[in-house]
Amino acid sequence: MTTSVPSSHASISHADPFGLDVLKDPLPFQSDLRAAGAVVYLDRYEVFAMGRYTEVHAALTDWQTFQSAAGVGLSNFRHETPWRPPSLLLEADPPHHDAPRAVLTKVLGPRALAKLRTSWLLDAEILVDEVLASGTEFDAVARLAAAFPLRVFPDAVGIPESGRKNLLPYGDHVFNAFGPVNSLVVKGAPRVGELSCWVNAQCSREVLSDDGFGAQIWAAADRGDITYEQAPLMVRSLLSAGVDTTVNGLAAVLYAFATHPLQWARLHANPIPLARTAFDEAVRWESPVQTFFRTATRDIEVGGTLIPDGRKILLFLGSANRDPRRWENPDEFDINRNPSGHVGFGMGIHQCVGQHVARLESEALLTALARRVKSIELAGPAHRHLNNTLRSWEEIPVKVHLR
Ligand code: OVV
Repeated sequence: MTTSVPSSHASISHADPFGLDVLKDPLPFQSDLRAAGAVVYLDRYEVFAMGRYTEVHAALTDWQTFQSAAGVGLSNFRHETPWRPPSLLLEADPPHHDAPRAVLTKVLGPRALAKLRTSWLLDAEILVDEVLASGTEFDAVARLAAAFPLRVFPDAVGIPESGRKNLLPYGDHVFNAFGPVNSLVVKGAPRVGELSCWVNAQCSREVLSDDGFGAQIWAAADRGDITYEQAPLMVRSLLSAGVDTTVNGLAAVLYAFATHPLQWARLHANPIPLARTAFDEAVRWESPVQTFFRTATRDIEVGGTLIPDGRKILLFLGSANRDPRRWENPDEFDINRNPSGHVGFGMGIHQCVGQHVARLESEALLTALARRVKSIELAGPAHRHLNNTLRSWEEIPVKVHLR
């Protein structure tokens, strides 16, 4: 797979991490990547890549050297116009990043979520009741992993009912667009205008309810914590990053349990506190967000390889989360391990600001399921949905046995 570049001492890989075959099963590629070195040059895209935990973690933490402001996708905002106005959070660095980040940290923080907790636990019970009342064989993606976030999150943001079916396709495109313009991006392109138009319309103050996350973002503008120009773009961040991620995080944990009966037995016996660890272990194991790019702000040497100023670096969160240098039996889904330190939510100043929302959704759904379901197994082959950034599912047929 690799040869060496004498000038920068980087191994070269001709592989395509965004090829459909690799996206379908990225583990062999990631294992080759880690074996090839701390830093590997992907000549097909003329970018550097890191797949080992230590270096991925270090790069995520060093935002001064590995900037986000030039874009966290393959496209470099210094040379190419982004497909939409950049995110004020994801695609910004300090000092610009600070105020939007502080506002969302508060809006999505543990205190704010404590207010939603009771109703989300109840919503999960109701959803699980509905699903189980209709039978014990069903698609865990459509009926649970997608249904639950779509039931609670748009209401929490405060957007109207109409058009919510646009949320998943919009997010699918956002996450495809971090990669190269391959067949996945081309397939999504015809709807981008229409979907963006709908999403942007949901960000204005007039359409948002007066008590949701969206309203709280606008209230932060009233206080002068952010500007009125920033508010709608921050609502857009919630709608971009808050749906497909949690849907695939929940799909990941449901697939993990459907294929690991002993782990479900443990959860079933002890849902609190295991439901919360189980979700983080699933985020480590599956890494719903597989990759993000950074851009070098100076010449930097990593593991004997020179990364020149201005070059893109592809960080493999999913590979770092399966690095045997960091994790014992990394390919095992084990809810008794301590998954903390995983980089599935990123690390450092850009670490997922919505992670408490994701964890609460998962805790609600898993505890509701664990209360009624004694065992869960696959009822047929599960099918992936391919995305340039997300490790995603199309369908996970399951059969459950009630207690
Ligand atoms: C983490 C993330 C993913 C996608 C979009 C955004 C953030 C955003 O801020 O728009």
